Amino acid sequence: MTKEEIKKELRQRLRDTYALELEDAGPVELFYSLGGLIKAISNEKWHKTWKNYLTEEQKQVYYFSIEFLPGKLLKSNLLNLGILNEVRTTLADIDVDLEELAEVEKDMALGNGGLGRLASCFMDSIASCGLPGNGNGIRYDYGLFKQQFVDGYQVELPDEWLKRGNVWEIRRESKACDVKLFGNVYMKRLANGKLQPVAENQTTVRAVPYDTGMIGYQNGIVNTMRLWSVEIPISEEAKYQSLDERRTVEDLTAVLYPDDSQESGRLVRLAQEYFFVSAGIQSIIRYYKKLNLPWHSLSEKIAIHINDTHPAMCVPELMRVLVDENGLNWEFAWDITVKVLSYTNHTIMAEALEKWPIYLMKIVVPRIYQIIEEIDRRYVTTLQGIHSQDLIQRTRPLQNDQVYMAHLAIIGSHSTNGVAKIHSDLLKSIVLHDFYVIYPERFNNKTNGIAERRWLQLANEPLANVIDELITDSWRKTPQDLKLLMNYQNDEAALTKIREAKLVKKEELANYILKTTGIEVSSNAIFDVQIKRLHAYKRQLMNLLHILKLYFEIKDNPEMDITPRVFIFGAKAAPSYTYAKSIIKAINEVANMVNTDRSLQDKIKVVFLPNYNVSLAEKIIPAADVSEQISLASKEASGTSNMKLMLNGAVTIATLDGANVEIRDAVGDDNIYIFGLTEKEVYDYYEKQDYSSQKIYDEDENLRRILDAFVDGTIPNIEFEGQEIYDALLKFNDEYFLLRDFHDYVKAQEQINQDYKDSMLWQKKSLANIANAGNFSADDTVKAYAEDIWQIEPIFAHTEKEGTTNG
Ligand code: GPV
Repeated sequence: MTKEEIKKELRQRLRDTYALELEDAGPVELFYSLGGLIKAISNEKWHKTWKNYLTEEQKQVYYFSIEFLPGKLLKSNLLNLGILNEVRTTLADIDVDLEELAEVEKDMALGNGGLGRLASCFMDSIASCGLPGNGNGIRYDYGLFKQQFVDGYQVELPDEWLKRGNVWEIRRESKACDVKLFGNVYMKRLANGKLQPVAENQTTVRAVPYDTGMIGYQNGIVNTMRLWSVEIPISEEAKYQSLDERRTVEDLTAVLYPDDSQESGRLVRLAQEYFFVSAGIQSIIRYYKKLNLPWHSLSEKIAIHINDTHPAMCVPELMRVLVDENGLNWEFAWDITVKVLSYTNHTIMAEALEKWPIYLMKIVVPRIYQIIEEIDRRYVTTLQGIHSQDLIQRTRPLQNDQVYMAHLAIIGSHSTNGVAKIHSDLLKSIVLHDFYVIYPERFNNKTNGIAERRWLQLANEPLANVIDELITDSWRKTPQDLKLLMNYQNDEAALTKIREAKLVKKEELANYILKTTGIEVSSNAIFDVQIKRLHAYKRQLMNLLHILKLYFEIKDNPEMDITPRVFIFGAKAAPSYTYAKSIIKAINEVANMVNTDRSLQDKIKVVFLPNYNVSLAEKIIPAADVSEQISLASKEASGTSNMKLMLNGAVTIATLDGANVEIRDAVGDDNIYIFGLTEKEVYDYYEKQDYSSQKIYDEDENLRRILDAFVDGTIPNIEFEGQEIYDALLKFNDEYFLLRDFHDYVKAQEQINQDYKDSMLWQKKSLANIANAGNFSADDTVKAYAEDIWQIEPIFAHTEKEGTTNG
């Protein structure tokens, strides 16, 4: 598209929708007009892509996820359509800053953290690799809460992201499905002797899909992310006499549950899970029936992926649709179901492994519960004589009056994968070992990845431009080409350019920090970043203990030789997670204490940026020097911010947990700071049960002073929170071994303090991280899923060449 064409289109749209001339339009009108233009361009490709899948009858994957976290889409869509530069310069001609327009868009925050963001990186990569794949999820009216700090406490405000409408979505009323919940189901014997389920008093709700085009990177492909929203069917309107009664139905897709790696156990959450599973499965089967193929070919045309256990009811729902609605016999339907479904596990944390009370299942999804009972019964009978009674009992879906959702997902699918090597190994050896004994061939690893388009090309243009200069722009299509940067390891000029690019982003972040918090930070300081959900196992508290250590040292010795450091945090806590909230309060109080103490001479600063989300991540990550990945070994399934930070040249300080292990392997020991217990040592402690945090406290004077600061008034205004933290670390024996790892952590931090002073040494480490980040491209991850698990192939029959490669 030429500049003139873009201008003409914008002019027309502004007139038609707002009765405005280009020159008089504000950012909001311009944003919506530009969004409309993008949609018009991509809709044509979307339609073509869809027609192509249909005529080629290509096998497609449906990625079922209760969370998607796309963030903002304006710049990403422009980049992927190959018109980012043209649009930017066209707008500049009329004195409009594209960045200002981009700020108008609300983050689409229909997820909590890593799990939802992974789903969105996958959507970008699936389209960009030309793979036929679609998302299936929930269109929450309110996304993840907005976080504010009031007196250092987290306050949660509703996220009204739909207030001004959502330009990207298309409501497809004609594709709506009915979903049935509640009521009673009994089995009726038919004349032919067969049993048939009969439902009474069910509640029927309407699932209306809103589709968003997932635009591939300059390849003409546009896939679909389908999010379902609940409505009251017109035929049922009369049943709802009051607004209150209507609201109980409308509440179904009102809010995203704000728990990260923690189950909520609420009835509405269970109904949400069934709602998007049932609507998704019904629409897939409706599509398949249009193809007029025999049922046994279903697994040749359709793959369905279960992203964590939240969509695990795919197993009984697909069985229900095949058996109850289409008359297939159980064995045949089961064979198809197992072939079609696959499952990813994202955690080993017991509290995140979903178990639903049977009584709740019976209330919310009575027929589904019956089918689960039958799955359980047949599971037990089939394994009789093959495996021990104990093993069978331990692996059943039904135990202790609960439905074990992970068991259901594993038994009802042909593939179970973890999200990093160490995590997948732990699944096999410990967490899901029983299932590994029964189904060894079902287990595999797919290390997570990230969409480098968003996390480097869009978020960090200064660095992206330097990389182009050094190695040409082939890495933009093939992230593995970043490896070519290794040729510049000893090239001072190149290293300096990369450092200067980092400085640009640090200055931008420093300005943002000043504007939003009033805290002044120097871009010459080390920017030390920990960004992720607030969780005890992620050990933000250990980071804080280190900050307190430095604080006391500088107080004792004001002339101490230390590279100035800014500790930057971004983290939301689940509203019900009081311990995590106490840690937020403590970090904020320490920040206040440190930042206002002139005697520290700006040697350390602490910044807790509120409302961490995708857009804030895009500001913080390019500016980071140090990446904190300090979870207790074995607890972080993978992590993905670790990958985004390395891609942007941050050097990692890490435990050997999750994907950190593979990052270490990729960059080598010299380019990462590894410390702390290994996963094996952690499990040894569990076995021997001989850990004593009290002992460490008693023997370490410095640590005593740090911990006492939480309860002796040193850190102000945390009477309650300080005691809670102190008790967790001492009275309750420090569940995540912070005190055990602290000493080692401090040593690694001291090494960073030393190394950073030698700027070429540091830049070399930084370079090695950028160069090897191509190993963690989500493009490769989804290709591996496509080949090993989904058995789908890329389609490029209708591709067209567009734009320039750097958009
Ligand atoms: I389970 N994860 C998450 O964000 N929410 C959840 O409910 C569950 C897992 C995360 C893991 O904690 C990360 O280690 C991982 O990188 C991410 O999922 C994506 O796999």
